[in-house]
Amino acid sequence: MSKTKRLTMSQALILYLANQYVERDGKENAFFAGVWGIFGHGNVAGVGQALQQYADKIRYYQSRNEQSQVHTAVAYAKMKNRLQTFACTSSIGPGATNMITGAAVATVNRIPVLLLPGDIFAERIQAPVLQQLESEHSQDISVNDCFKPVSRYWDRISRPEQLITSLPEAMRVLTSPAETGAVTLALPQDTQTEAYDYPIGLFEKRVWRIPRNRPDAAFIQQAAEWIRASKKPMIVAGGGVHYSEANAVLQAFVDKTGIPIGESQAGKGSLPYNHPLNQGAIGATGTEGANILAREADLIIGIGTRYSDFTSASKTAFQNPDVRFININVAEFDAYKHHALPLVGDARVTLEELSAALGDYQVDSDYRARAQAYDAQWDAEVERIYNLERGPLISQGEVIGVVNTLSRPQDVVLCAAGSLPGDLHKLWRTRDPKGYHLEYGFSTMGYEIAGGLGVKMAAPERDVYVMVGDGSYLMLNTEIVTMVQEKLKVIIVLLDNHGFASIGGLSKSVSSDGFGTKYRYRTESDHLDGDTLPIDYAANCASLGAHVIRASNRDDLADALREAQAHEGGPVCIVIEVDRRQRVGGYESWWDVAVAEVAESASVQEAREDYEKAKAREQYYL
Ligand SMILES: Cc1ncc(C[n+]2csc(CCOP(=O)(O)OP(=O)(O)O)c2C)c(N)n1
Ligand SMILES: [Mg+2]
Repeated sequence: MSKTKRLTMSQALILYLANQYVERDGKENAFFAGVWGIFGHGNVAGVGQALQQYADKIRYYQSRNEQSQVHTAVAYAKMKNRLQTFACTSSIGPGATNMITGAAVATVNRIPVLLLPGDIFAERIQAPVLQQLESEHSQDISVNDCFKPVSRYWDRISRPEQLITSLPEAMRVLTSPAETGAVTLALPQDTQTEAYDYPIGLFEKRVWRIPRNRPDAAFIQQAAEWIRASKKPMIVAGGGVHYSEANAVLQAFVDKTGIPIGESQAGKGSLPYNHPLNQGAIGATGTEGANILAREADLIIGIGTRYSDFTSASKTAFQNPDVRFININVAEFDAYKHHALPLVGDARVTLEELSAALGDYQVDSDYRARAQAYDAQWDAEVERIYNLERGPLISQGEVIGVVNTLSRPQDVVLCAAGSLPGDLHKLWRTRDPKGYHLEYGFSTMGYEIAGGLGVKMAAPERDVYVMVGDGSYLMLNTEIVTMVQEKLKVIIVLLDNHGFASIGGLSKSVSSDGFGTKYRYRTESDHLDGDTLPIDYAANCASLGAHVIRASNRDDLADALREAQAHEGGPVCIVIEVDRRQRVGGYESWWDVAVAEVAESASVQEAREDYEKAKAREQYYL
């Protein structure tokens, strides 16, 4: 008989998590930086007791909202290139379902996070317990089943010994570059407290080695042939470049070959913004140069990209009739997209092998020069928008410019939803690979402040600038309290434009005149078109414990940022009203948003005609 240790299921779980490590390139670290949690009857006596017992082994963090604790964990893991994350515990019912949005963020963005929602009793005599969803066709259903489609691994631990086989699977998925995302272990409250004689081997230190897998050698040779045969190749860099830490190898590859690159939201910062071949943003929110080059390219080399509709401009970005794709991706699923030649492997080692196979291939000098000219033109366009100064209110582009200019290269800008992501994608001058943090896989309003907390925890030596719209701020802002509690400085720049500039603009573009997108009183006409709602964001932030600065113009904003930089030990919130009408336009791009096929309004009918014309450019890549 091997040795055993008698523990509750929760104690065994927490002890196991404290002993999991990862290693890549010879660097080793604990995989879990801690456990976030909000307690209720579904986890207080089980997981809560275990966290107290093992407080010296793994740190507990208190959040304000179960959704935001998952955002914090995801942002942390993204900043750590997926090599470290948190576990998140909740009670049953609403505490659990609050984490579902967070689970989707993790899974859509391919970021590891371990979710531990409490679950209804496994025993059942107590049913229906407070917050239980009853089902007339099964007793084996709870709200935690809702995690299934948004988890890469899902299990319910109904007997304590099930942990022994489930935990290694959970870790395999969390640490798998190709499969990672949310992992959910639903924990019935009674099982959490049940004791079992666990084999002590379960609690030994375990190091999960993160592989750098290499593609099929013959595929590499073929890819090299395709590149040599191409006249206008282009690279689309995605988040995989960062997660693989392939930035330096990519830069060497681009310098050597002269192939220009465009960056997706997740891939921005793959190369410094001022690299002459880096066209910056590509796709629906792309730069002029990136989108013109993409349109003409006869070969697209996708590196670590999922080709979301924003990246592919809803499949209108690549118009060369002969265009073909080579996709470098750890996930077979992404590598095969667009009927590509799939190089299933880690970005860094695959690029090294491809570079060796290519020999001294270079694009012709005219093509390289053209790309460099676009790059210089774009820089001038950014400069123009940074200094628009139309007044009386400052524009969003200017705010981005002031924050960019006054932040240090290693600092991080963070955002997720609204009109800011598109503007940041185009305008932010990224100088450090981890300097740009956009959650644009799920584009979740409410990620911003919780995410900023996660990034700050992952990189305390950097300043973190959370740029957040008023709508997203109102959606979820309470992790400001956690920043106060943990004495962490995050600089929140809140751009108040009285509602949804993004969706308002979208609504106008489909001829619906911004219906339902402004923060205004209801009037006698029964529309929300009265006076602007009197929301005092500064007072709101201050009430949560943040240091607050009100700004109303460029000079104020610059002073406020300097004050924030000098501030220590807690969050700073700068509130500034911006001009909703001074928008940054699109550049050679399009995004498919379906327009009503029949409508009473003539302008909607016209919008539909335009839509159908634009839609005709959408391509299948076969
Ligand atoms: C949770 C969530 N609900 C709805 C949306 C759809 N949506 C995208 S942007 C947006 C408005 C954002 O408003 P704000 O943060 O003020 O930014 P602005 O559009 O004014 O730049 C909405 C409702 C979303 N992305 N996330
Ligand atoms: Mg707004």
